[in-house]
Order: sequence, then structure tokens, then C-alpha cells
Amino acid sequence: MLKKTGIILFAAFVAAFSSPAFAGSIEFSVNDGKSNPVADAVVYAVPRDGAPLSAPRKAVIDQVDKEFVGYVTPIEKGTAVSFPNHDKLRHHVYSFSEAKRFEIPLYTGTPANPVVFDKPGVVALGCNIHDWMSAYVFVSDTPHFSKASDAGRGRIENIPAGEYDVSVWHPKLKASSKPASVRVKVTDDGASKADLQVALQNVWRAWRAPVASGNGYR
Ligand SMILES: [Cu+2]
Repeated sequence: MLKKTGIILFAAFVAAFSSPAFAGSIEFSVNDGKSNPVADAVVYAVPRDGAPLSAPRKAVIDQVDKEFVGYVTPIEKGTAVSFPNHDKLRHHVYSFSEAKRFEIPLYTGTPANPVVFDKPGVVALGCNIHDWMSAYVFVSDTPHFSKASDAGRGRIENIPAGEYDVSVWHPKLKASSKPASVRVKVTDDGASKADLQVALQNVWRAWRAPVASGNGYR
């Protein structure tokens, strides 16, 4: 009898610490205040009761055709990111951002050690050889985040029920504007909604080649 209880308790423990059996989601949309969708915006939800972080994860930011793959990569604090170079020439990836200063000197292939992003914040990536190579890592303090599609939409899945402050970040967020934030209540089985508006600066980005699609904010 005791043994059986132990097994049941163990099962309950596993259920509690793996992805939640009952969890909600937040469907979001991001626009620039002029009805234009904002692609690549990172939307993140911070629990108001300060729930613990999930286990650190791994991520990959590839370099293909002398560009970073992914203009914006949101990750959770503690994530180890590898930077494989798929080109037949050398890249020299670096960042001077306060949240993570690092460089991977001239290399081909996949560097032996991933870079661990241990502080929350925004990390701007560059390449010493190819000036136009530019990308961002958004290091989130919360495991609940997602990135907006080209249509400015997305969904944060698997969120335990509770109250959240939902905020948005984008590389072209106006420095003077307060980050858009809304309070959202998540229930066990429902999809809550968050509609966010951001003020963006229209900064010209040095693309290597003309881009056929996009809405001007990439
Ligand atoms: Cu390069």
C-alpha cells in the first residue's frame, strides 16, 4: 500500500514539474499604431506572482549566405546558443551589448563552445568581416515568450493560469516610448488575448540585397 502511494506521489511530482497538464495561452497581435503589423516583435509574459524559471535551453543562430538566420531570436536567460557558420568563408561574430559581451574570432564550421546568455536584456550581434550582418538576441527573464509573425501575430503556449504583465520588444522600438504592456489573466483552458501597440522609429537598415517582401520594419 505504501509503495503504491509512493508511485502515485512520484507521478504527481513528474506531472507538476513537466509541462503543465492544465495551461492556457496568450494569443497576441502587435501593430505600430497605424494598423501596420509589426513582424519580429517579441512578446513576453511575466507572472505577477514571480513563478520560477524553467530549465535552461539550447538555441542555434545560423549564418547562411553572409546573414544571420533570424533577425530576432528570443531566448530564455541561461540558454546556450551555438553559432554555426554554414558559409565557405570565415565569420567573426561579436557583441558589445551590456547584457552579453563576447566574440567568436574568425571561424568556419561550428564553434566548440556555445555562448551562454546569462543576463536578461537585448544583445545586438554583428560580424567583424561583414558589416551588414546584424541580428538581435532578446534574453528573456521569463520562460513565457514568443515572436510575432510577418502578420504581427503569435501565441505564447503552455502558460500556467494566473495574472501576467505582457510586454513587447522590437529592435526599432522608439527609445523614448514606454514599452507597451498589458495585464492579462490566463485561465487553465482558454486562450487569452493581448493586443499591443508599439511606436517604432523608421530606421533604414543596410540590407545586403534588396528584399522583396516585408513591411519596412525588418
Ligand atoms: Cu561574417
